[in-house]
Amino acid sequence: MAELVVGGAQMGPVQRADSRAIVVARMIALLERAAAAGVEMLIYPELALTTFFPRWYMADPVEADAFFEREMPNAATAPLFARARELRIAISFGYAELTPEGRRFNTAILTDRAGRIVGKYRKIHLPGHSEYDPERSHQHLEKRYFEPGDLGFPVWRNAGVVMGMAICNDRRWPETYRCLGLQGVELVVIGYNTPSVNSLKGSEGLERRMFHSDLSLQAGAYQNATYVVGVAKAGIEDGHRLMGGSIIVDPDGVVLARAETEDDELIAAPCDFAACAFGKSTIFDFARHRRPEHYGRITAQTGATVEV
Ligand code: CDV
Repeated sequence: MAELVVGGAQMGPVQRADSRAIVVARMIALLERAAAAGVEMLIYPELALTTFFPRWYMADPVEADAFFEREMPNAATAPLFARARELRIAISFGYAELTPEGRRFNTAILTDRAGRIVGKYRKIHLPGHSEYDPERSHQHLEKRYFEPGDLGFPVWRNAGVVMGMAICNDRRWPETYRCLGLQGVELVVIGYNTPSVNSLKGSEGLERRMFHSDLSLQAGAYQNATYVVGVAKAGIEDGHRLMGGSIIVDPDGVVLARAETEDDELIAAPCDFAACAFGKSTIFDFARHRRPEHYGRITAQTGATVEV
């Protein structure tokens, strides 16, 4: 059973005017810090290469194309892949993907320790709305700029560990972790961009949002006996604050490391993946204890219906 030192490369804000070169240089600086800390697998945030552009309304979604990557790696990100390969650090990061067919996804990739892309995930739970909403303190137009992911929730064996990915809002949905858990996942990596306040319910402040993030990540870890890493892009981006709170959670749901700032910050923890076996063979031994004959509604139905 594998052991890996796992790191979270929390990033401070990326402003709309920041070039890819500036951002990639910051990501490489975090990679160097990770190498010095002995990290072997490093996770970056959702949409790591740009500002969180879905906060901006663009009448023609094609206007957003400047925020998208047409290939990965590309000229801008090649130095990150090259340095990761030299340092033998597997990485995962999120970016906006524009396919050759003109489809747009909120995507994350996973590399092995030789810098090769071994996995791709496209965000399934897209939050927000698709049209300009004057009621909101800021827009959240993911449904305008992306289509829901079409790759499901795959896992990959990487560096001896069964790994899966999810992106931001996916972390709030138990279905995400269970789809991965049913494939024996041992490490779930999740980048996020979460505004510090709710755009419709300003009273829901940072403390409550942090609680919900921790609650979701810790529950997902415990209920599937897996390590979970959540990594933020944080701080004041284009005048809008994003929360930090990146954490590494063990298969008991216990937080092993937590970011303290809203800036570029490394967190790290040694992870012994043998620790996943206890939960997977006892209280969450799915083969013995699950009752899928009673779970039909989970896939047959989307919204709640009140029938009484
Ligand atoms: N990028 C995200 O998916 N953000 C959502 C916000 C809208 C709440 C999140 O779940 O953190």
